[in-house]
Amino acid sequence: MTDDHSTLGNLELLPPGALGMDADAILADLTHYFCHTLGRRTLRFDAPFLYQALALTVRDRLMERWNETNIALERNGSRRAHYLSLEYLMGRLLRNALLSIDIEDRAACALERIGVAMEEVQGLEHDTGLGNGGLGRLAACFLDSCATLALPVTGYGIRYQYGMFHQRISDGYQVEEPDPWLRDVFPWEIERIDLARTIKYGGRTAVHEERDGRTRHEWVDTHDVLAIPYDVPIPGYRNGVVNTLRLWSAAATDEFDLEEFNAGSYSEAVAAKNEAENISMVLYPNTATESGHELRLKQQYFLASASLQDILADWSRRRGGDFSGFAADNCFQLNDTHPAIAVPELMRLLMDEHGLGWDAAWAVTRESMAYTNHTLLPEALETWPVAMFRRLLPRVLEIIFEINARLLAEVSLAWPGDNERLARMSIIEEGPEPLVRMAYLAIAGSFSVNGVAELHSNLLRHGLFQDFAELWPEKFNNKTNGVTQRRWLAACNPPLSGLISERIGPGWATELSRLAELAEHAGDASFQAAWREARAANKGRLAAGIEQRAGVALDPEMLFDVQVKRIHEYKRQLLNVLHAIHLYDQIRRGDGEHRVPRALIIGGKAAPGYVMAKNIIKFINNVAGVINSDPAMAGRLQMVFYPDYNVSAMELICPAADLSEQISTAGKEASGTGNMKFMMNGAVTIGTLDGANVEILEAVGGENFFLFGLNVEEVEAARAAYDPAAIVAADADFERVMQLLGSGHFNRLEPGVLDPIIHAVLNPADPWMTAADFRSYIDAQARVDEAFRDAGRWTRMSILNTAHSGRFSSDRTIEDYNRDIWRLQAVPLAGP
Ligand code: 26V
Repeated sequence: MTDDHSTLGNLELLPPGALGMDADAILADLTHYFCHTLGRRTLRFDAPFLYQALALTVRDRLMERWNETNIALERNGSRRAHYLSLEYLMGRLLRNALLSIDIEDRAACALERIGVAMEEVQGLEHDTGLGNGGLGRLAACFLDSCATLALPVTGYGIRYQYGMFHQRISDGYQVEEPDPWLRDVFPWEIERIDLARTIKYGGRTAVHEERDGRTRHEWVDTHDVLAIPYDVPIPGYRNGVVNTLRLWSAAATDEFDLEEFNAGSYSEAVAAKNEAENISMVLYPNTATESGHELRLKQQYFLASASLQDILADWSRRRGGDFSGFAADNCFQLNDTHPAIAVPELMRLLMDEHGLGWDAAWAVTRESMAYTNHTLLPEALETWPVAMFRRLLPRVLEIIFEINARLLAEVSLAWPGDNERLARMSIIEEGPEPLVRMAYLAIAGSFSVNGVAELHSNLLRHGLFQDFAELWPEKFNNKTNGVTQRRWLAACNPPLSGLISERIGPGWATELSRLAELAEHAGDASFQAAWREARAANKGRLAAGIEQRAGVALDPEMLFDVQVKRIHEYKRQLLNVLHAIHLYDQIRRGDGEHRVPRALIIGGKAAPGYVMAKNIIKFINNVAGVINSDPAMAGRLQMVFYPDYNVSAMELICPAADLSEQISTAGKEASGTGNMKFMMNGAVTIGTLDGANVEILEAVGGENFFLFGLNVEEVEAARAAYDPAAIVAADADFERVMQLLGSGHFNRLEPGVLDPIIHAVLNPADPWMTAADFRSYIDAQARVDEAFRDAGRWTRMSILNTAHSGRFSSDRTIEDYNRDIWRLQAVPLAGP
């Protein structure tokens, strides 16, 4: 045996293809795991363990390919990319794995022999919810695309003990419950204790003069924490590739401190262990109220330091101590500023641990780091108190100061005497409590800075990061988001994907632009009928799911009008509810004969500390309650709040939506990705000119998209003289809506609970300008009705939306990243 981590020396231990892929072999392994590993005997009582047994059976089959991939990487993969992200919203993994290695039918057959349905077993898996929303799900889609494109990309993240909270609705209010997802065993991960790293916190810095005259910085008296990696396989689609998602878990460096234990302080010894483990205990929700927490900064450093140490150690093992070629062979993609502390940490490791000088280390850093921005909201831009940094990461702070000094020198050179600009661009924001601006740190330390949709990237260049774009125009670029069609069409929508493949073949699963071939069938009556039938099946399935979860029986014949996403004021769920009240009012007054019957579905979680978002959930539930219990609404209008919205919920929801609500205030939604999932599945969008909506509209054409609202420039121009009360007064429909609201119609026994909502709509300083878009939105919704009433016209629109969604595959996005930023060679394998 060699001490080398590669599998090369042990190749013969795991010959590829050792495990059978037929139903017999699968059943044999399944029963082995069920009985011998999990210790179960009867299906009647132990059915939940079938999921685990099948997962282990499938994991074994991935393992062979995982080894093959790693061997191929050792042999020919030179340049690699490392995706650093605090969030990965993976959802369920079993089905994705089965489809990737193409054994779903045979596994189903194996289960059938013991009288169990595949769907039932798949239903036993809980979502892996290590993320908040779009940013985390994007990371998961990217991993899928990287593996499918055979690109050598590793994901690095944190193995939180508690992921995204579960949402329960009680009296219309959100109640948060913990997500102890590791409790029922996560069968996909492999612990790699052999690759554990030590992470330093606290202590102080010391400077030594070396014999050669160079100064050497040391970081001493630290409190150390162990980072233990757990690897999760990321299978490519039917290409034999299995990439890696490496998640770090925190542990005490010593199980417990023997000295303290002997001195009788058992509880203190255990407390130290708990404090270490706290670092990876829980995923932070993204709200302003949660920012500035010391533990969050510890998490960020934990991920950055562990991942960089891992990558540098692997480099040293393969290449020795020469880092001159490192940047040519390695690229780090920073998923927002959350892992941006990797910039000074890479500097620290290269200088303090590997002996490089500043210039050499800076060249390596600046040529290997790339930063993606995911939000323009100023309150979402991360800053950390300098004082906290000094206490927690003193050596890292020294390096940040030095990076800043050199940045400011460069700025002075470019704009001599422009002190305002210096203050604007400084990584340190001066004030009573000086702050580290993480976005500026990321920009200074990266060779690439990208936004996630054309509009968003332009707003970065000409707004938020304008000074930096003037200094380094070559760094700034756009990478429009995408989603993986394997999960978001093939897996989640069997009726429609079957129909599509029947018509144009199955190639779209790896080449989404092929969907364009559907366009020529958009007017074909028999294809339209089949399209409607597939979508009707999905709507029936969703209606059943909603009845089970929320107790509301939706009529699948109705127009399914859907808005699911995190609850945020800028996403304007409020506007949606104002429209619901308008419809309700119209129908009540007997003026709704011309309206198409609608079922409004809204879902999403509010960050636990975001009071207004929680008010909005209460508002939605109250309005839904009144609508659903009014006999006059029967057959005309229904409304439901979908509880505990997550990845699996979206898999059920997006194939069944007729109308996709993408109604954020223009300039606020960086991209959106739900908009792409809906479009791919044949929903038509009602939306503003925001984020990727702009590109969706461009792809599908104005006649297949319901556009409304102010654009970015108009929003900014309207702000100064914004007078919502006057807008309401000038619009009879809006007035009636506000009157109903003000009369307490939706909060009969709960006086005052909707006051914050009313104030928000009528607030002249409302940053989201909800009232400004009311009329335009209501009118666009009327156009939706008109189009939906003509089934032929609507089906054509639906088909064309799917047909033109090719650009929104994450395969295209990853090809863009690879062409412009990563520049990796694919490492193809033989395939299945
Ligand atoms: C938003 C907010 C808003 C309130 C204050 C605190 C806070 C903190 C963080 C965030 C958003 C974090 C970044 C994020 O998740 N961005 C989302 O990234 C998606 C993938 O690029 C993109 O599609 C969404 O438009 C964008 O919101």
